[in-house]
Amino acid sequence: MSRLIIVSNRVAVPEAGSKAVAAGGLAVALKEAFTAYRGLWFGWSGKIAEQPADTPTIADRGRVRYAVMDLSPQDHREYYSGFANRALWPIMHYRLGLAAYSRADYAGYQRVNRIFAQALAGLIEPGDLIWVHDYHLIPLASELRGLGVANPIGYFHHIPWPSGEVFNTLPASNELLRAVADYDLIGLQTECDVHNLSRNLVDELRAIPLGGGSLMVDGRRTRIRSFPIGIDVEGFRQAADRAGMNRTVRDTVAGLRTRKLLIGVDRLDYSKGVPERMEAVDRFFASNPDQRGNVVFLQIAPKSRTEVPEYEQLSRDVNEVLGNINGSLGEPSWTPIQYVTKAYPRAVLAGLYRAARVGLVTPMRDGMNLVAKEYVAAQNEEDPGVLVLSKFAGAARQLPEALLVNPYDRFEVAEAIRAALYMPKAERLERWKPMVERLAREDVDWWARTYLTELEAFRTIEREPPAAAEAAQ
Ligand code: ADQ
Repeated sequence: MSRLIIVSNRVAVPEAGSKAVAAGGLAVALKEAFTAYRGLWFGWSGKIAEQPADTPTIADRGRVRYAVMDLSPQDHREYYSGFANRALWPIMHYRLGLAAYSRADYAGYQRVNRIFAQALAGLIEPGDLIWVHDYHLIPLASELRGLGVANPIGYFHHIPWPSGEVFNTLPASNELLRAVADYDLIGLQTECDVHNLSRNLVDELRAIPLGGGSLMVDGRRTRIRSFPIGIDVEGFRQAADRAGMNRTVRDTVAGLRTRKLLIGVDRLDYSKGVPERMEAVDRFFASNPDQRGNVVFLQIAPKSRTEVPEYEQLSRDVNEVLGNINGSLGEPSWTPIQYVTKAYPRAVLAGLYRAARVGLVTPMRDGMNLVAKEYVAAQNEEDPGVLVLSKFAGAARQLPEALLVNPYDRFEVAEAIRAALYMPKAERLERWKPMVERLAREDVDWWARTYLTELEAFRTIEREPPAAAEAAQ
């Protein structure tokens, strides 16, 4: 059995004695892949150490070996909080005004990718497939190739890839384009992302399109394809079926009495459009005064990246908007917007999704957005709720039967909330069925399988060792 090496920024090592991969995020997504391969999972431990070791800490859990590295305070500041989250993240999400580029941060980003490549190279065996995840690690393939690694190396980009007009504002843009083209297979969420990156490689690096998503860039071949990430549809449905037994879900539903529930679930991130969504709900109550007291909006948004100043500002903005709306509209017997910042287990989220007549998923821009899919999967098949979905979420491509909205237009979102609340059951069923069927076909296992099957095809490619390539020049 050959081995799959996953590389991701943050790696959660499960407790000792546990055979399961850690719950949540990529771990769930890759559960199935790790039954077909032996696994090695490499990345940052999530810990900061004054003097981090230059070799990884190894832990074996069932079929998966974990190899994790600590970061120094400077590496964490420059690589993670700095370049990845203050330059790449806003630019990839089309938020040029929020981007903060610094040369020191970029140097830190490159340094950590080099340190990771050096630590990882020693663990790679000849038959291994290497699958790197997300924007923190774009230069990793170039670093590994420089160390003579000839295995197939794939990359999956979880967030949007913007058009060249936006991406090229980043001072390091062409270097990053060269680096990403060093991967054999570049997986993106949507066809639009594929178009943006391919076009930019042609315009900036004179890449030559070879058909079927392949391009020749600086004499190397790369392939760019969309692989929309899916969810565990069956798992969410079953969790929602059982959620009636959960105390938090039961109490929430009892507290609603006859009120209808609107729900939003997001990491607190400016890409998710949380304050804009609250303003749209305010707009809805302004134009539908008869609904005051009859509808409640529950926003669940755990804080994230609190060390990044833009996220602290967002948290203050949300509190201000929330306070204004609840203060001006609320009654002693009715709070229009309930806001909680806790993370909840899947059992609770699934039950709350099912209890909500409307799922409000209105990011300003999102690679995919799994919450939209989870909301659909968790619905009661006899009486499903309605998804209001931003047309700027990657998920909108697979969920055209949702009420698609422009999140920048709060009147449009308010109108969609009204349409969703008044939508007859027959229409709700008619919209929901094709969505859930598509999500079940293109679930998370399908996503990992499709990607890995394509990456396998790169095994047959002969590569010149880097030293020989240099000598030939
Ligand atoms: P995220 O930006 O984190 O992911 P999203 O796709 O919505 O966004 O995934 C969030 C996940 O966190 C969901 O599974 C959700 O259930 C969970 N979650 C959110 N709030 C929670 C809470 N309060 N408690 C517990 N769990 C909570 C990035 C990209 C996305 C892309 C994914 C996957 O930004 O565009 O869809 O990766 O590729």
